Amino acid sequence: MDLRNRKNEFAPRPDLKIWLDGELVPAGEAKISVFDHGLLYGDGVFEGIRSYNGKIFRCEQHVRRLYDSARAIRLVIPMTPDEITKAMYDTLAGNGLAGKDAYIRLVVTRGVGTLGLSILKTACPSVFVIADQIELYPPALYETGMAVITVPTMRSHPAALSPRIKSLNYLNNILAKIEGQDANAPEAIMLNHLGFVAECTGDNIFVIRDGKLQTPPTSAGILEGVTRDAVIELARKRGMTVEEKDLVRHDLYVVQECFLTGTAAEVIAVTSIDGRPIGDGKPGPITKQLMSDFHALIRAE
Ligand code: PXG
Repeated sequence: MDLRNRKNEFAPRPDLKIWLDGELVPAGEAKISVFDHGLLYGDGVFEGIRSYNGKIFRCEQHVRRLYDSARAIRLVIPMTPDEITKAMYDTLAGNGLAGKDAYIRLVVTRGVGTLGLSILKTACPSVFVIADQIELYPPALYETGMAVITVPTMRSHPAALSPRIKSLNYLNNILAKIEGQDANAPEAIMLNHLGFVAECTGDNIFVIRDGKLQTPPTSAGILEGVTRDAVIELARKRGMTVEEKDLVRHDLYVVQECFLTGTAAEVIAVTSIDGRPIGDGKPGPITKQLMSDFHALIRAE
């Protein structure tokens, strides 16, 4: 097989400009070395961010989480938070996305090093920014809600690789995603090592029981989602009670409503879990209210 000349329908648009270590380069020229530890070991950190009307949503929170993730893995980002922010806006502008809605992938890799794990044998972390469109779930799913399942792959143990670190090593989530997709579920719920609900592969989870919002706490081993935070604020503004509490699978099965939050998904209703309908099997009123509040928020901020 001619490996070098295969057609890849998922290849990036050649006119896309990537911000790579200080300059905007065409996608075809935006290359990272095969010696980069980000590739060799998943050694690096990233953020998935949205811009609405050209403004980066909760920019400071995303940049802060990036630096926190980097600090946790002893990666020194060779830029200031302001420089990172400017690089993201420059990438939007360079791709004709100023003033528009877009999706930003911000990545810091450990950089080129020797063929060993040691971070002492790497010297130059690389930073790149991709700005493009991202697919939400199909629009119909936002009307009907979606069916999700819990999967056997458990969320990584916080003492092994903390889910609070948004690292380039996403295999834990990818394995769970495969299990979901094999069962025709677009998203999968992962439990932690204690059997408590943690989060989905790329989304946080909320349930509504007796009018109260419940969501797993940080201690359950989750990524502290920026969208999760925004939704908690919106709910409290409406006077709702939000409890961060450990939940088991049974708790999920008996709730009136359930929804997921994430940068890619925004807010989306879940209408069945492991084949059990949630509430009456349609997106619930509180979920719909929070979806609408979230849409208002992203246009207002
Ligand atoms: N949990 C995990 C494990 C995530 O990866 C979230 C929760 C939600 O966090 P935010 O801050 O986005 O509200 C994430 C975020 C994708 C994709 O393509 C996934 C994320 C981000 C960007 C894209 O599925 N995950």
